[in-house]
Amino acid sequence: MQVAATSGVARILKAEGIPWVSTFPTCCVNNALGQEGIPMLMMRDERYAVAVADGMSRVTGGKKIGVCTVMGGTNPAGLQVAYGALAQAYEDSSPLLCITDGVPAGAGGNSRHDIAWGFEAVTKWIGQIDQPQRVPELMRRAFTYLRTGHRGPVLLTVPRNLGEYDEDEHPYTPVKGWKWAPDPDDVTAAVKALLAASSPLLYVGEGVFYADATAELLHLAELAQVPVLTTLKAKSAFPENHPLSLGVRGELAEDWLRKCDLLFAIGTSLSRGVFRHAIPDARHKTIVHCTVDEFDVNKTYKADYAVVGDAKLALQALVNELSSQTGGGIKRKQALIAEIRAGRERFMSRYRPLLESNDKPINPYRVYGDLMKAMDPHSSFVSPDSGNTRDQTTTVYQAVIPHGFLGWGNVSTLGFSLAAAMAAKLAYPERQCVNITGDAGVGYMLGNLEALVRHNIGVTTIHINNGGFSGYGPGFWGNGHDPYTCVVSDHSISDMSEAAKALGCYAEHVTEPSEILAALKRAFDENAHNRPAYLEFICCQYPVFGQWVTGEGTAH
Ligand SMILES: Cc1ncc(C[n+]2csc(CCOP(=O)(O)OP(=O)(O)O)c2C)c(N)n1
Ligand SMILES: [Mg+2]
Repeated sequence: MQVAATSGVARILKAEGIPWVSTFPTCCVNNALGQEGIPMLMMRDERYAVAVADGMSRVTGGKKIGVCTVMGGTNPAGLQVAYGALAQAYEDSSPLLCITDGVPAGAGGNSRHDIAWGFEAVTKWIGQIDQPQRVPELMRRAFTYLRTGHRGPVLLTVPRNLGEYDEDEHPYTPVKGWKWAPDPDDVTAAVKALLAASSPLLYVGEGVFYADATAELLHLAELAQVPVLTTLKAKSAFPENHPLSLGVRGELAEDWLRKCDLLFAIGTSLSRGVFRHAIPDARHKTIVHCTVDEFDVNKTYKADYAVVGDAKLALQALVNELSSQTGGGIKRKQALIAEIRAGRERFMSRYRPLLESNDKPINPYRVYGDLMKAMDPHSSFVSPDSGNTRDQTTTVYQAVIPHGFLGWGNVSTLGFSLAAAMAAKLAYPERQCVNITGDAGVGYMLGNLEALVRHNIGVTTIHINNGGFSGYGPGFWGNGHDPYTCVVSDHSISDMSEAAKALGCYAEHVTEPSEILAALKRAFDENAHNRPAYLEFICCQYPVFGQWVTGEGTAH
């Protein structure tokens, strides 16, 4: 049967189980998507259209691929705005599919901007559909790359009026994605090294999410009795209330990074960056690097042992090998567990008073403390934004289920937390979904709150209003940028809760610490009726949080 290229794209997305497509007008496939019955989420700009799709891919570990459409072709205003969001997805290895208008045959060379050239640097692959019958072929390739190996965003271009093709002649079968297991000899050697270490550490990255391997990770950690540290992006891959958990950052993490003699990295590139630990004194440690991407091996650190393959298959092989080398695993290490517990207690004794603080303006930690009381950690989702909210929550928020928290940001673009919470609510409708942002993040989000109202998406946005861009105020880099680029209008002048209310959200502003819990509960009640909520807490600036270890002796 003959089918228009755009309808073919829509039918293939349906066959691939894509539940919705986010967009900002317009793109030549949009009408076909609607006609084929695919729900569309119309955001208020392309950055958010891409970011919601990106969020979907992240919060499901790539099980559901986020798809978005934006305007391209010879007037690629939309695609140009989408660049930043695609760049962030590429930097963070998020497998989303972005569809845009292609330049029709014969129309090239008229504009200065060349889509393929412009976006090669921020995509895993670009597929340019130049003939209608190539729709199945290029869609098949797109889903192969989205579901296989090191993940990343894919861009597909479809020119307007491309014509029709015969579906029977060019059928489509959904793509499962493929994975490969590591060399068994490498697994044996890595386990031998792990067992020979006196103070090993498991260092876990988000590859474990994309391999759907959190259960295998837990199994290995318990079998080997090794403490677990996760990267920012892997926060929640290992239950943070587990006796072997070291969290993400803070003294406990720092202490173990320094004292471990073997670092067993899995699902992380071990790259250097602003939002991650370096490995201190790496020269004198044994490094085992388990990754799906050979480009990461021997990059920042020399790998003494490498285990190259899918994290799930690797962890299963490691578990089996460890079992056989130890005759069923290692006995519970009581002393190790007591040491971690004591370290965590020391660390929390500094933060607990803040989580319960009655100070006014409110200490932001008090908001996080009450949030942890108001939510069931077994059925919730939290994502912070760029700025202090990221630094503070990744220090104290305890995530206990996979994808209960989304940490993000090799590059952390302000405002992404709203898109993440929105995607999480769509992926896990039964969960309470919350995003926590500062003053700068809110500025990016405001228009898009209307999209949540229109689509009846019940998430709560917590705004920690500390009257400025506190990361750039005094206390960070000496005097920081005080007062030139860190002060914003205070609440008496710019009342963001009134703005959110006017957009249709349930909104409150809260100045009393004693009112936080009740306000959260009211917001969650509104969310239960599919209404987004926005809570503005008038807080002090409190740039205190766990540090990243910046490594001396990083290369070896
Ligand atoms: C798109 C983008 N531009 C700039 C930055 C740099 N940046 C990081 S945090 C921040 C200010 C954050 O201030 P606020 O949201 O008030 O949070 P606070 O640290 O005060 O809690 C800026 C400008 C960024 N992360 N993303
Ligand atoms: Mg602020």
